[in-house]
Parts: sequence; C-alpha cells; structure tokens
Amino acid sequence: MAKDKKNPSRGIFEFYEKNPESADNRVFGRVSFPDRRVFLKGAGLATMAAVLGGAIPFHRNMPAGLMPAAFAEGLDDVVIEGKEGLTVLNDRPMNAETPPHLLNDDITPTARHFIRNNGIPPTDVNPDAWKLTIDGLVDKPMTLTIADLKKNFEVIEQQLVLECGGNGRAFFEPKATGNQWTYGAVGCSAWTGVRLADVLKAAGVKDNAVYTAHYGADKDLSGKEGKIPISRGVPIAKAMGSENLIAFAQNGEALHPMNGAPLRLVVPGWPGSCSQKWLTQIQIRDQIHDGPKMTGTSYRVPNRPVAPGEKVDEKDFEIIERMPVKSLITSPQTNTTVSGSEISVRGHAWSGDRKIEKVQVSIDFGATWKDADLAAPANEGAWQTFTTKVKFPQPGYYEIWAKATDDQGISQPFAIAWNPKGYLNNTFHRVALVVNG
Ligand SMILES: Nc1nc2c(c(=O)[nH]1)N[C@H]1C(S)=C(S)[C@@H](COP(=O)(O)O)O[C@H]1N2
Ligand SMILES: [Mo]
Repeated sequence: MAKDKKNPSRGIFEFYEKNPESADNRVFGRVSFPDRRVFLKGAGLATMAAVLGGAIPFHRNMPAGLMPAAFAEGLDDVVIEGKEGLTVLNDRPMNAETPPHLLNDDITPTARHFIRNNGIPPTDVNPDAWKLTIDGLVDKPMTLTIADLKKNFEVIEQQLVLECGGNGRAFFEPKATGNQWTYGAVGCSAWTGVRLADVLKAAGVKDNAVYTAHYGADKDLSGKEGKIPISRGVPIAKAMGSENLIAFAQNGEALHPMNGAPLRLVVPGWPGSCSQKWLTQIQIRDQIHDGPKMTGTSYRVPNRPVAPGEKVDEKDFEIIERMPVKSLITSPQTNTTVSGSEISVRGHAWSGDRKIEKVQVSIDFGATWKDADLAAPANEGAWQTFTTKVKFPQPGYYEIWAKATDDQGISQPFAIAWNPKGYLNNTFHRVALVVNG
C-alpha cells in the first residue's frame, strides 16, 4: 500500500478497484450476507481511516459492506463509433453502460446513451427501403415505410426514459447472471417519431386483442436463420398510451446503429426490452406474447418474497411491467476529491409511468435528509432533474445518497429484495467523496 501514502485520497478507491470483496473484508471484517448492517468500529474503522488518510466524520452511522464495491471492469480497447465514454461490459453481443457523471445533461446525448443488445444488429440498413408491418388481430393489416409514417401520422418529439430491467444487477448478492450493469443502463434522450397508439388505431385493433408482439431485424448470436434473439410485447392497454413512440430519430438525428437504426419502439417507464430496436413488425395477439425473452425467468420476477439464492419454480414468476422509482446522482462524480465545505449536487429521478414528487439527499449515511429542488418533467415519460447544495462539517470521507419518492408515496429502498435474475434494483445511488478543507 506504498502508493496509498503518496496519494491518500485515491488510496481507498484504488484499494477497492483492485479487489472490492477483499477490500470490504479488510475494512469491515468478514461481514456475511444477510447480516451486512454491521457498523464500522474498532479495527475496521482504523483500517478504513488508514487507507483513506483521513477521518470519516459520520462513521457512527456508517453501515458495513456498502462501499462502492462493483467497479465495472471496462473492455477499454473496444471503440464504438458515435459513442463516447461508455463502459463496455461485453462486445458480443455489444453491451455498454454510461458512467453516472456522463448522464448529467437533462437530455442524454446519443453518444452517451447506453447499448443493450441481445443479438447481432443488422448491417447495410437502408432507411428508405425499411418496412414496418402491423398485423395479427387488426381490421386493416398494413406495411408502412418510414416516409408513410411521417406522412400519415403526427410526428412528435418527446424526452423519454429508457432503462434496462437489469440496471443495478451488479449489486445483487448472491450474484445474478447476466450483464453486470451498475447504474448506467438508463438514459433520457429526445426521440422523434409517431405515436404507437395512432398507428394501432389506424390499423383497427380488434376487441379480442390482448398483447402486442414486437419483432426486429437483428440476428441470433448463433447466426441461425429464423432464430430471433428477442421478441417482447406489452398489454394492449399500455400500447394504447400516448407516451409510446415508433421513433426514427434520436436528439434530432437518425438513430444510432446500436440504438435501433432506422426504426424502433420507445416504451418509456417499462423495461427497456419492450422497446424493440430495428423494428420490422408489430403483431397483435389474443394472448400474452410468448416470444423469446417473454417466458421463463427473462424479464420476470418471483410473485412472492424469496430468500436470497432460493431456487424458484418458473410458474411463480410474473412479467415485469412498470419500472420502479429511482434516482441517479450525476454530479459530483463518484470517487473524486472535492475542495471546500459546500458543493452542488445534481441528478435525475424517474418512476415508471408516474411523476416524482420529492428527491432527498443525505451526506451522513441516511441519518438526516434534505429536500432537493425538483424540476417538472419535460413531458410524460421524461425524467426529472434535481439540484441542491450540501455542506460538509469538516474534511474527510463522505457519501452522498439520493432517494426519490413518486406521486403514489413510494420511495427507493435502502436494500433490495433479491431475485434470481437481478432485475429492478432501485436502491439509493451512493456517491463516494473525499472532502479537503
Ligand atoms: N431488436 C432488439 N430490440 C431490443 C433489444 C435487442 O437486443 N434487440 N434489446 C432490448 C433491451 S433488453 C433494452 S434494455 C433496450 C436498450 O435500448 P438501447 O440499446 O437503445 O439503449 O433495447 C431493447 N430492444
Ligand atoms: Mo434490457
């Protein structure tokens, strides 16, 4: 730990970056699940203060095992054209998330919008020749070009939150398989397109319709013709909401190839997987859609409380619908050193298809909370930006926590109930800071 002495404020972060689990053990002593709320004292506190090179003013409140443990290891050598600063979790299929401090804008730039692919995107896409078919239980099946969509329906631009159902998976214990998303499988870009509901109304949805089925042009990883990586859908009532778009532009430009060019669905507030990319067909069905990633444990959670690690029968799973209330601190950046006793805090909050009523911020591990200023959403389906200032009583190590509450009075939890595939983690976002005087 010679390096820690030279730069004590980086020390704790490097220590954690190398091996978060052993760091946690050394700092806190061996704390095993589910008893993670052991408080820092004695040897643990001394080790922590030593690696930090400073005090932890609110150490009496500090719960163990909560250090920013999951520093995603990026595949640094992967370059994605038109994307910038994303952490690549996997490159086949391509999956990349955005570090929270790069999500500071009200409208997420395309270069910073995450990528979640289940298969291999189409290449040599010709937007002028692209066709979307609406069929199944409709009076008038139709096949439309993008020009037809623009000509026949009202074109609107909306700021819409897209979040992967597995965002936050990295923090589940025991570990859930799948992409180890930390915080950044979320974005709120300005999408341009036509309302899904307007197109479905024009096609005339029949009375016995139950669910949509979405299809795209990407290929299965195996490359097998006819095998599709993902086809999900939503209940007709959700599809008829005015918030959902069939989009052909993101932030005023053609869609990025990794975000579904030339045409995609954007179904805000529901798991990102409902927002089919490279969209070619929407079929209306008389049953809950059973395409790939609709069944089994995909985008489904147990319908009852389960013990961490418990094997759950597939019949006890239900489809995830709306995404839960959540917030993200986008400034300051975590694992940094700040100077001065007062700093500005900023971030965003969202809750499925509800509004956010309140965002609170804490610098003392949740002992006290302060209401932040909260902006109205730009439109239905957009996130809401919060800002506030926090004052630190003395130099040392702090964490800034944020907690959002929606218009149904539902708040983010301190800890999340485990589920087998690690979905819907909406615990507080925590930013680690060293404050210099
Ligand atoms: N055709 C197709 N659509 C898809 C996917 C996919 O793999 N193929 N992934 C889905 C998932 S799981 C998510 S979270 C969102 C991510 O959208 P983005 O990559 O534009 O951020 O796209 C959804 N639409
Ligand atoms: Mo997803």
